Amino acid sequence: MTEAVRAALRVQRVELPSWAFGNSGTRFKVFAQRGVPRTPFEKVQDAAQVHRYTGVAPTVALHIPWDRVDDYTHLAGFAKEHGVGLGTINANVFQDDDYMLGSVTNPDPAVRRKAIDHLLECVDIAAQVGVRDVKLWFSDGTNYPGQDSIRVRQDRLAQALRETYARLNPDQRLLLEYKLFEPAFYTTDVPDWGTAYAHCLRLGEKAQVVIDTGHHAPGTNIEFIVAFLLREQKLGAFDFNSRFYADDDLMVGSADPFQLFRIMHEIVSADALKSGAGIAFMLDQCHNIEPKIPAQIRSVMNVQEATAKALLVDHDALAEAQRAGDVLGANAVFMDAYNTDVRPLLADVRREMGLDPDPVAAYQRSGYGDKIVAERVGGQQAGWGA
Ligand code: PSV
Ligand code: MN
Ligand code: MN
Repeated sequence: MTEAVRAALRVQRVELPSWAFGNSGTRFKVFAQRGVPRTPFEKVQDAAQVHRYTGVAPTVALHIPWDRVDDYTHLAGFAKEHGVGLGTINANVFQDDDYMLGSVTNPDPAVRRKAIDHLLECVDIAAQVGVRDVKLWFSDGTNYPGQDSIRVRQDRLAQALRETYARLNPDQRLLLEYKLFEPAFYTTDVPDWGTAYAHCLRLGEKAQVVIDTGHHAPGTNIEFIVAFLLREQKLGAFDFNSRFYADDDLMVGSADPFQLFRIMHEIVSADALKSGAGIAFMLDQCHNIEPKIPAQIRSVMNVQEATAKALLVDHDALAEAQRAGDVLGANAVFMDAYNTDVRPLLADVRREMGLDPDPVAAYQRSGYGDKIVAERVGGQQAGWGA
C-alpha cells in the first residue's frame, strides 16, 4: 500500500501560473515586492525554482497578453534550458476598454470578432509550442436587469466557442472555466459548471470544464461537481486556490484543507490522478502580501499533502462500511485518512526523488531570493495585468 502511495506521489504533477510570480493586489492597492519578474522569461525562471525544490511542478501556464513575447518557440526553449516546460495557454479577453460590455457576448459584432480572433491566436500559440490546453474564462455578463438579452448572449457565446473549437488540432483541448460573479454583478454568461458543461457537451470531446475552486457560491459542494464531471468525462482541469469569501485567490489548502482532501478523494477514487486521465492540476493564485516563490512552493506542498491523505483512504474498508450501511464506520475510515500526518511520508518521497525533504527551507537557503532582488532593478515589473 505505502509503495503505491509513494509511486503516485512521485508522478503527480501540478502546473504553476506565470502570473503568481508578478506583483498583484486588490482593486485597492498593489503592494510591489522587490525582485519580482520583469519579463515572461523571468517568470519562467522563478517557476523553475518551484520545480527545482518540489520536483512535481514542471510546467508553467502563460496568460496572453500578459506573457506576450515575439517568439514563443524561443520562450519554450528558454523554459527547457531551465528544466521546465510551457503549459496551458490562458486567453485574456477582459482587459481592453473594448470589453466593457463583454467580449464574445458583446452586442457589437466588431468587438466579438476581436475577442474571437484573440482566442484563435491563443490556440495557434499553444499549437506552435506543442501545448495541449487552451483555457478560456470570460468576464462577460451584465450589471443591470434588462441591460442585454441573457438568451442572445448565450447564442453569441456558443458561436465563439464553436469557432475556437474548430481551430483546435487533434491533440488540443478547449478548457472552459466558469465563475459565479465578478466583474459582472447581475448575470454572468458562464456562471456555473452546468452552463460550462452544456456548452462543452455540444462542442465535443475536446471541450472540457475547468473547476476554479474559488468560483462558487459559499457552501457549494465542490467535490460533488468533481464527481459528476469525472463520471461524465467532462472534467479537464482545476484552477486551485483558497477562499474565505469569494474569488480570494489565496494559497490552495490554506483556508479549507479538508475541502481539498475531499476533492482529491474524488479524484483518487475515480483513478484520475495519473496524467493519462487528462486532468490538469493547475494553481491560479495571487500572492499579494506574501513572498511569491515560497508561496508557490507551499501551495504545491499543500496539494501533495491533500493528495497523500486521499491516497491513504482504505478503499476496501470504506466500500465495506458503505455496503453495510455503516454510516459512522464509513465516516471513520474517511476521517482516519484525513487525520494522518503525511508530512514524514512526503519528506521520504522527496528524499527518494533526490530532493531536500523541506522544499521551503531549501529554497530559503539557496539565496535565490536575495539574488533576484539585487539583479532585477529597473524596468517595468510584470504583474497581474502587466
Ligand atoms: C478569473 O477570476 C480567473 O480565475 C481566470 O482563471 C483568469 O484567467 C485568472 O483568474 C486570472 O488571474
Ligand atoms: Mn481561474
Ligand atoms: Mn478567479
